[in-house]
Amino acid sequence: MSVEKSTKAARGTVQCENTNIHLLKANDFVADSIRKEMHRTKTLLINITSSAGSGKTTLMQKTAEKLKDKITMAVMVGDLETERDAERIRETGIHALQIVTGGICHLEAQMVHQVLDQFDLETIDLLFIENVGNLVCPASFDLGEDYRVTLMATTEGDDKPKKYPKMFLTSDMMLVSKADLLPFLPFSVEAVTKDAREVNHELEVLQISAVKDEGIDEWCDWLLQKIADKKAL
Ligand SMILES: Nc1nc2c(ncn2[C@@H]2O[C@H](COP(=O)(O)OP(=O)(O)O)[C@@H](O)[C@H]2O)c(=O)[nH]1
Ligand SMILES: [Mg+2]
Repeated sequence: MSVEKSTKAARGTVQCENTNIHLLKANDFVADSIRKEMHRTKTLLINITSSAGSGKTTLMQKTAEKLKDKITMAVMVGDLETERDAERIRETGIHALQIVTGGICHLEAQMVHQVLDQFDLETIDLLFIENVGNLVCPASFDLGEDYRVTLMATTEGDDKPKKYPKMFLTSDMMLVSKADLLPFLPFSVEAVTKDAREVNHELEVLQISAVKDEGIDEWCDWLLQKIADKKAL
């Protein structure tokens, strides 16, 4: 099913192409049916991606605290093992479900589809998928989301968009997270934004700090606007 081929791209560099065509076609078919279901129930579906430790779960907690009295929100969260993230999110009082992938480095549409009946979609305005933490595999799998949002933490270094272009190319928004650490790190928001926009010139960029509550109100306003747009469809 998976065919790996390598071609010489430049001196000293080997370019690998991974063509999981059948797997991705099957995934896209299921993603389309998720998208149709979300259209029917008018539920905004957001796929949150990033490296491990960039602050996805913390952002889910913070977003739940800010929005749970205004809208109905739920989260499904993928990890290789443990239910720790779902437990953290549940502490805020919202419904969260853990998908344990058992070693698979990304969520696939079929995994999301299988657990959809555990969410009362008719009543949910906003459903987040916190994807498995890495900037590689999750980029290739459409989960039927309305928007893909990628966190880029200041602790990761500002050179990632050009190293992992597919993730930034397929994202709608880049959240520069852990902005409170900027004074202590050699990280340029300007440089990371420039690189990311050279990959995807339509990418929206917002700087946030979950611990200092910076940019979180703007993030929540963006979400509320997208929820309203979806309901108006
Ligand atoms: N300084 C700082 N640390 C953060 C922020 N957001 C998350 N963290 C910390 O980063 C670590 C990883 O966060 P987590 O939400 O588990 O990341 P995930 O693996 O992407 O879900 C935890 O120790 C968090 O407390 C932030 O805005 N600023
Ligand atoms: Mg997490």
